[in-house]
Amino acid sequence: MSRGAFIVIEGLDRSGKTTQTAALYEQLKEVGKVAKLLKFPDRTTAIGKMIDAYLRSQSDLDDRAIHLLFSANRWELASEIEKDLKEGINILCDRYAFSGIAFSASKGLPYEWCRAPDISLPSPDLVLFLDISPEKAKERGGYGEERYEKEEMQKKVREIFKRIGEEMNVATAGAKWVVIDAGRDCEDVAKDVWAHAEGLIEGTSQPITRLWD
Ligand code: 2DT
Repeated sequence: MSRGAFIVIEGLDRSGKTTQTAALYEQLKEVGKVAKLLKFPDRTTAIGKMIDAYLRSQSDLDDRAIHLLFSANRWELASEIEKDLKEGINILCDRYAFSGIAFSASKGLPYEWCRAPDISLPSPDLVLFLDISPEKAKERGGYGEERYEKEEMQKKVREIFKRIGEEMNVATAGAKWVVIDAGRDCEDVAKDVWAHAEGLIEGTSQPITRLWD
């Protein structure tokens, strides 16, 4: 029995992550594949609303408390993700547990502590990491208004993402984490994204694994 593929797109601010996720979704639809688009944080749930208020600096929370809320926001949807995959639906997801670790660890929380609450979440089959240098990000108009959109933070986040990717590929003995140079034209980036995703969307019979189990 074939199941859907679970593809996560991670990336730095101004890397075009949301645009690329949407473009991949459209491409899947064009070739007649069923796909669902997810985005974390999902700001529509009760937990998501707390996260949204925090990101807009409308509320303050302890660093560990907000970290756990981000993780809980994923666990809220974990069984639905599994169910959809088993029904043959491909899932494209804009940010996942990797953002959780990268952003919280860059605030100074211990890396292993940050990873712990996301252990056992459904694992993506592929993570496409859209990488952009802080200089290029600046050229694209700098960062926005939200809490984490500052150059210093983004630099640290980039380093931690690098570590996560390296460890991931060692653990899975394969390129589950693919780095894509997102400092190029949108169309070139989209071509790379498609090249990596294409092989997966015919369906896979591999069982769904769990993150870091
Ligand atoms: P968007 O700009 O993509 O809406 O993200 N974040 C995200 C975390 O700190 N932890 C997480 O687990 C996730 C998923 C990254 C909003 C910000 O939230 C950060 C940027």
